Amino acid sequence: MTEYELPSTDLVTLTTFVLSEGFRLQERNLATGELTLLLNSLQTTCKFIENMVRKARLINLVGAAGNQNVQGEDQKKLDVLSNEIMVKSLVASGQTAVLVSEEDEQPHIVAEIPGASAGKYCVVFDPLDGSSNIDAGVNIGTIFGIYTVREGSTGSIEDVLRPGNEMVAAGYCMYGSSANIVLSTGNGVNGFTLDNAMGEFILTHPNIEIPARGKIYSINEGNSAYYHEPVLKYLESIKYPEAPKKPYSARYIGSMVADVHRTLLYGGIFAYPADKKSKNGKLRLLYEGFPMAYLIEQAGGVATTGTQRVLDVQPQNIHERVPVFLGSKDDVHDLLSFFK
Ligand code: AMP
Ligand code: P6P
Repeated sequence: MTEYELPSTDLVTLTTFVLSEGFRLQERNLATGELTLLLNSLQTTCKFIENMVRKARLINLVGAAGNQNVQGEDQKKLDVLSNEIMVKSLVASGQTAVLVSEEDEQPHIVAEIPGASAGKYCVVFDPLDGSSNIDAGVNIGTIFGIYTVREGSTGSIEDVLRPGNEMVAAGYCMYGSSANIVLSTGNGVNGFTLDNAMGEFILTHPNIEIPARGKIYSINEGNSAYYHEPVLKYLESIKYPEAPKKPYSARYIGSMVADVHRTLLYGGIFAYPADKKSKNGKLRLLYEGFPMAYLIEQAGGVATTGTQRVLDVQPQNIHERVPVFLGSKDDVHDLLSFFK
């Protein structure tokens, strides 16, 4: 008989994990259950997108949709579908007031949507990050961050033009060899793996803590010609270290969710710096920089723009970009020493 080792001693599903935390708080009158409903709606959305991604090639869902998004990037069919799924399900949850999507120029103000009932949460998200990899079957993912609306607000763009340090939760779902949800609600980071047969995400990575130092650096060195001096000097220090230190290994997938997930589990540093070509780098602040910085910090790591903590940046517009260096605290501190 083949041995089947349970993934964890107590076989906790994401649904149970979120419900029990919510129940614990509700018992103490510290919660109403609204965030629990929102998180479970997000979970269902990720399962739906995972199902689409898994069979995209088989149902001709890959390839260009024939139009461009607000970023001026060619939208893939899966981008469009994932965005529609996400917006519809978050509105239907009845728990959201404002939605910001990488794919939509304007925020969705739920109170202005006919027939929709608004809630108290604002969700900023990239429905399918890494879309340039979709056609090659490489890992892609959904990234989200959650704010509570400001006191007395029924939902406006001002509710999402706030630093990431005001978020109450953040997470991502990576669609790869397995589907993994990594989530934090402000008390550490937990990872869940989808058991397709059960249709449940199972707790497989409780209390993720990023190693203090890693051996991997993750950056698109094709942009080296444009890098500023501090970045070039840092890269030189880890590629040609003084003996007895060993050079770091390079790993770059070009899909933020996959590169950050590996950095979170193995340690090291991921970077998309500002350079002479792009003064704020490429990654978007609200729905890439903030959620990933939130998770990395909650796991004991560091996330900086090179001059300030990513989570402290005050957004000026919902699609602005931000330079990102994130990962193991010792590695990011080494990098920062070249910025001084
Ligand atoms: P609620 O009134 O249910 O929207 O929750 C109020 C606050 O309690 C949320 O903004 C969270 O900070 C926390 N909270 C509520 N439910 C949960 C949960 N299931 N897991 C973690 N934190 C929660
Ligand atoms: P480059 C994907 O398009 C993305 O937004 C992130 O997922 C990824 O980290 C980055 O762009 C890759 O950009 O310029 O290295 O291809």
